[in-house]
Amino acid sequence: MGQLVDGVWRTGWYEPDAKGAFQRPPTRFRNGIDGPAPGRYHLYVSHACPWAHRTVITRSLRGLERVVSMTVLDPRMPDEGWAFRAEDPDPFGTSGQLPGKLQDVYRRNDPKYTGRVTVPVLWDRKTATIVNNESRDIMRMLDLDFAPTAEEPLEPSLAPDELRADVDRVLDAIYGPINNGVYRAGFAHTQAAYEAAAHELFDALAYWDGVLATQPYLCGERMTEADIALFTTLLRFDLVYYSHFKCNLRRLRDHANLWRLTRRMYQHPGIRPTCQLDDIKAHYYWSQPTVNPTRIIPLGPDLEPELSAPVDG
Ligand SMILES: N[C@@H](CCC(=O)N[C@@H](CS)C(=O)NCC(=O)O)C(=O)O
Repeated sequence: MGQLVDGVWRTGWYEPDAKGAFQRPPTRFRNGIDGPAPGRYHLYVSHACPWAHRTVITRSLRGLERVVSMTVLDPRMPDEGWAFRAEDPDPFGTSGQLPGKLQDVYRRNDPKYTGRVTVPVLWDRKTATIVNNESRDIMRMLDLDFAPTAEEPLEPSLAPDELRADVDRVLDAIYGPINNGVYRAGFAHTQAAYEAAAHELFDALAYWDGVLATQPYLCGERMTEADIALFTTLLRFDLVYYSHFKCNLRRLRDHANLWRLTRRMYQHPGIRPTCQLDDIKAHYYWSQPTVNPTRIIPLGPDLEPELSAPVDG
């Protein structure tokens, strides 16, 4: 873990605020695409990362696998940040330096870049620049801007006009207490910061579990970006966050309606292949030695059979 400063790598953990709370640095690249040309744009992702997973699911559901190419990084993130796997090297890297590191991609965009080196990254082959590294923006671009070039989408728009305001409202509402909340609990540096984050998280889970008692998805009858954004956190909950991030007041499986949503989405033919449970566990337990200094990856829980069990209703 670390970041680039004037293009030079500096190893280091996130700096907490004065009260010991985790602060997520603001996203640096928020541009849009210059038309949905097939083959022009490329995604860098990790199957372990919940933010990147949002974009992988959207790409799959919206029929963009041959329109937007993709490289999957190694789930184990060493001190120098995300690294490419030998079998899937950086397609635009310099031959001598392959398979390469994600910091090389950020430096290729700006040799003097200062900031964190995160996934997902949407890369523009034509201009050799980073378009955007914010999962929420990339989900929306994949859903709407690339739609004219999609091939046999498995789902219609995940932020249709009539639901868009509601989708944005739910995305805003779940981000602080849930998506970022698990990190605020896990990366807290003080007891008070941890407890505040954990209480907020479980209050929010209870609230959305209640919403799902009367409707199948967060915005009503159909799956939207909001469900995808929540799903990628929920999938990691009992697997990692419950123990590694100390989010253990209740298990996700104790929230009947959230658990049903998780299983329903996990079993979707366009989502199931994007869920790599072993990568998820390996990433968190191995890559965050401040939280888990031995880097031992626990054997359990064996969630796959429960995730795959038939969903009633
Ligand atoms: N706001 C970003 C957050 C992305 C993010 O924090 N990704 C994590 C992986 S789960 C990362 O790459 N962390 C490396 C680091 O911060 O050094 C988004 O939603 O896309």
